[in-house]
Amino acid sequence: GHKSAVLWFTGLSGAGKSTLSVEVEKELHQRGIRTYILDGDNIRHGLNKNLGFSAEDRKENIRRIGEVSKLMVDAGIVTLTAFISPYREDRNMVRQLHGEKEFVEIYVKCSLEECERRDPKGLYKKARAGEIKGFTGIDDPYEAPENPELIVETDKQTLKQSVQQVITYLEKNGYL
Ligand code: GGZ
Repeated sequence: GHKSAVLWFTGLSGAGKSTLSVEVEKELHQRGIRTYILDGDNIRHGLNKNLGFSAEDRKENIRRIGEVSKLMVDAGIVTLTAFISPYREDRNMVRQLHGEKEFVEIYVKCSLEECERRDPKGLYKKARAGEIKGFTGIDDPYEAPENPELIVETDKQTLKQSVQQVITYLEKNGYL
């Protein structure tokens, strides 16, 4: 058996949150575990399509995702979330919402320099050019977690190593 929880990936745009969540999900599926990934595609285009990127809207974005993830964890589904979630206070609010050991904060750490080099959607370039205002890491803050359950350094290790790091954490801490 396994213990359901939310694996809350946080980090800059381009750090690898979505990629990592998809690969971790594959590993969980191989173990016969039911999962669901909440990300921009299914949340910001649906439930949260009335929200933008002001501090207030990001807070509400994270609050709703926290509530949805709580419902999913209650339903026994291992839930993976891939949002920048830049504010420590907002992440801690979600942590409080969840039961003890139900919230696993995973800091997907990657230097801004490397995220900008990757720039998969060309958004950093636009932010540098002033075409996007309030872009996280450029002219909007990212508050790194102070006490995350796990730190995964995607600019220092391979994707495979990062996935293994998450799986090992889950095994050692009674989730798998
Ligand atoms: C940051 C932005 C912004 C601004 C649009 N700042 O690389 P992406 O494209 O797919 O990831 C980013 C995504 C961030 O949405 P989140 O819901 O994760 O943000 S938060 O947790 O802060 O609410 C990026 C795109 O949306 N994007 N404008 N100004 N990222």
